[in-house]
Amino acid sequence: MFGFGKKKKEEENITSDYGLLNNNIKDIDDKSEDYSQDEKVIFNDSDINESKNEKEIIKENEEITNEDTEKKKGFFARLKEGLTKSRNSFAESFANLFKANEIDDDFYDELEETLVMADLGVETTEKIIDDLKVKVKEQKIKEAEACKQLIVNIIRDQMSVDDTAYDFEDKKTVVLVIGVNGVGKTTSIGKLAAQYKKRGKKVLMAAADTFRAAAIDQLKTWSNRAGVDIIAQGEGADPSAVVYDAVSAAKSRNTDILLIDTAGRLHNKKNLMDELGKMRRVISREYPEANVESLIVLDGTTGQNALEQARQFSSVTEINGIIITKLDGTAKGGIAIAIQSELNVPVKYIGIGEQVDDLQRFDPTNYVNALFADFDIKSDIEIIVDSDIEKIKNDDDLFDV
Ligand SMILES: Nc1nc2c(ncn2[C@@H]2O[C@H](COP(=O)(O)OP(=O)(O)OP(=O)(O)O)[C@@H](O)[C@H]2O)c(=O)[nH]1
Ligand SMILES: [Mg+2]
Repeated sequence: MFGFGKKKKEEENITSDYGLLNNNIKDIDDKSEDYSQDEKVIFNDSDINESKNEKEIIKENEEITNEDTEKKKGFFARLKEGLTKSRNSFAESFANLFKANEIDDDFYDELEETLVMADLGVETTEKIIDDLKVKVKEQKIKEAEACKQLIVNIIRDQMSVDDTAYDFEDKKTVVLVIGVNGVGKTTSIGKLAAQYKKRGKKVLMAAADTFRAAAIDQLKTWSNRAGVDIIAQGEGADPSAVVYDAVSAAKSRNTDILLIDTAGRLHNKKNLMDELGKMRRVISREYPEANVESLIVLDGTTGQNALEQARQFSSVTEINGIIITKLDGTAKGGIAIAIQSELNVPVKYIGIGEQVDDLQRFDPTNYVNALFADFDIKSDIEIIVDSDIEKIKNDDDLFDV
């Protein structure tokens, strides 16, 4: 059996010895086939909220909300800055498109080239152009200039995120974070854990990437930074056994969100996929009442490769959402549009750096604004929703007005 009560006692003792912010490690080396015998549990201070009264938590959450509003502005400006790296050429080609007066085959060819170059991919580009052609015909548009607005709107519509996309954050959820190596899985888990915890959620991490000891250590570092507990075993342990332990702990502790880090080795695709399947089976067998949210992390700088990775993973496992990282790098930005359009899976978070706050929910309107901000189309662009106007007005960095 899991023996949680006993461990909780041990945890309390260790906690009092080393202080709340230390990771407290308890190893049990029995590695039998029965996962329930196979534990290594690391406790942290995620229960800190339990000692606070409700008023304190509400006040703290209000402060966090204010802080988040401040950060959002910063995030938006930084997203724009990140996309600028790729936007120079995209901006130039996009602006040049409208120098043509007429909408003819050359115009459509150039538009196609511009969008493909911005990482939208052939399929999405074709969809956008087909859509544009229909609208041009319907609205009897003759001049290229009048297409700007239509193109921006079509692109934004490709990225719409369903209202229910983030419902999982308020349910008992196991978040399975998948993706090839180096894309930012562990880092994104760290950032999400910190943010969920700030919002008063009880969060737990599981180090199911047991391929390298360094991967476990990296997640431990993030667990310390985020102030949440982590369940781990040693290097080479069966990832499903780690998941079993983590699920048991999540149930016993009434955890809201359990974040599972997984390995991302490409050279071992079949094993990797089998491993994922096994982890999912353990979760559904041991924790049927939990919602499972499977998020794939993609490196935005890898362009069409990222799309291919998402395709491959989605062919073997269900994917509920996408995290695109490294949009502060050389990413061209179009990949966020292509992925949603081609796979019909929403981008839920985007990452623009290595700090805790550098990961946020994906907002299509903000994204399109960031991508197109310097295109001098603000006079005819009608895509800013009312609630965003104040926020955007205050962000000097957004439009040069
Ligand atoms: N600039 C930037 N770097 C990022 C971002 N997200 C992650 N990184 C960096 O990318 C590198 C890889 O991130 P990890 O989180 O270790 O990636 P992983 O997918 O867990 O990698 P494996 O465990 O090897 O499969 C680290 O140096 C991160 O700091 C981002 O949004 N922007
Ligand atoms: Mg990792």
